[in-house]
Amino acid sequence: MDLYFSPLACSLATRISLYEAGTSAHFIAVDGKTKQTEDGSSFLDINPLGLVPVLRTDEAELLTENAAILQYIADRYPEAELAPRCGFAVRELQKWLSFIGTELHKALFAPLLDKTAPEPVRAYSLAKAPSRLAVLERHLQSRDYLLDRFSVADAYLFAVLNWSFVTPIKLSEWPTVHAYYKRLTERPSIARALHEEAELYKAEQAHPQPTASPLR
Ligand SMILES: N[C@@H](CCC(=O)N[C@@H](CS)C(=O)NCC(=O)O)C(=O)O
Repeated sequence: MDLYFSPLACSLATRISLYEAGTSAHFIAVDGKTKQTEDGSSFLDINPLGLVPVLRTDEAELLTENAAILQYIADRYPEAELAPRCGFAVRELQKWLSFIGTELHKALFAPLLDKTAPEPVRAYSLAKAPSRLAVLERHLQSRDYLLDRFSVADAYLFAVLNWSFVTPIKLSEWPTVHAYYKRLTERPSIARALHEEAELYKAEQAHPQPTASPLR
């Protein structure tokens, strides 16, 4: 299995999920600016949108979109119990993956991470922070994870919340969400994935890319 990723981008969620399942992948770094993979080939031939993550399965199928990839990993390694398998809980997982992907990732964080976004766009997005984070604050007050146990949705939420530190969003203003984030950093799969990608991110920052952020 191949995972096209950029350090600390949303593809981190797939790495975390693979580690949760006790497995790994062939990780292929994508340069956010040149859209080239580490062997110099064009990532746009893999995903014309130039977005990570992309998963190539062992059957050589290409899969894009966080929500689809994360559910694929959960199905591929059912013993890891990274997603509910029946009942309303399946819809709840899909609800959270959708919420994270749209309300948090794209509507809130993507413009804040995009150095080319005009200031009014950033302000428009930032204004969405209180309502979106309040949903999480309320939900997590009575539970440790988004669902009854750790799931791929927590992996995705962690990857997104981790960006708050390079945005004007102060996670500490949502103490329950902040405590959830801090708790997750102690999970072995997350600690490992975060450490590995933070090292790669630091190396990338040593050669800044003025026109594109690898995160959003
Ligand atoms: N809808 C896509 C969004 C993926 C996405 O936005 N990926 C970001 C990294 S977090 C990216 O590759 N950004 C590079 C760019 O915008 O050029 C998904 O859910 O997989």
